Amino acid sequence: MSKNQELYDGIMKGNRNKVIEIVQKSVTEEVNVEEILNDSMIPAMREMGDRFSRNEVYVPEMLIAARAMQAGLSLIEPALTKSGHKSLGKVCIGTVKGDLHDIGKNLVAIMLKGAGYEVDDLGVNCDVEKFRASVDRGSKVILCSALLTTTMPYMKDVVSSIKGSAAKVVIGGAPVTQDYANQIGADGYGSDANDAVKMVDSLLGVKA
Ligand code: B12
Repeated sequence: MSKNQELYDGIMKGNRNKVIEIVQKSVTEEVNVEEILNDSMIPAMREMGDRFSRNEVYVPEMLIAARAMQAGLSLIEPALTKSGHKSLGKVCIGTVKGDLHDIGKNLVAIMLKGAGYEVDDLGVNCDVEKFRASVDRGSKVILCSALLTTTMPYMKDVVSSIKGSAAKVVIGGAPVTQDYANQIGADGYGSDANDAVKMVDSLLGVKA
């Protein structure tokens, strides 16, 4: 499937109603929602970031684009998670302290639920205590998201605080790399939501 230009533009312009209309239609017509997500919605958010870097758009425009994206995501969530009946285990996910970006984190959570995991979603701005409390509630894997180079180093604090417990830490987010994961001693890294699921499967010994 190729890019749905109307949907792409809807997100870029932050036209929430348009996004809802197009996504709802796709869901009703049982169009492959993963394709509209990967071919139109995510590229629109990426382009917003590039324009922000070039000072062509500012925070308010990013914010309304993000709201339109979230509205679309919440409509496709049921279709993305439809296959998940079995519980493969409990994991938690949160965006690290100081960081309020949650679109990627929400997407990873949706895909994990779809794969059959019970997901303890800790939200944004999560400190070490929040992650630890979830491990105490039974989470076997901690997934940390960071979108800012200034908040990414906090992942090291999470890794250090979890060492010694049985839980594993997987990190991700736009500035995060495999090299960085190795450097801070994280158990895994994922470049996108599908990668996150594969990483959790492998850490928990689940065969996909
Ligand atoms: C939308 C957005 C915002 C929105 C966030 C709304 C929301 N509810 O999330 C708002 C407007 C609030 C915002 C604010 C800011 N933002 Co901003 N934002 C973005 C933008 C445009 C898109 C992010 C996004 O949603 N992408 C789409 C999702 C689907 O992709 P993703 O997050 O990367 O997630 C995928 C993978 O990374 C991965 N993943 C994500 N998390 C995890 C976790 C695990 C465990 C795994 C395995 C994988 C994984 O899977 C996801 C799905 O494939 C990016 C640009 C960009 N290219 O990233 C800038 C960007 C991240 N923002 C930036 C900045 C500078 C800011 C502000 C500081 C701006 C300001 N001056 O106030 C503030 C910071 C606020 C804060 N304290 O957090 C910079 C960061 C620069 C840097 N190197 O640190 C970026 C890169 C823009 C730029 N080009 O300069 N932002």
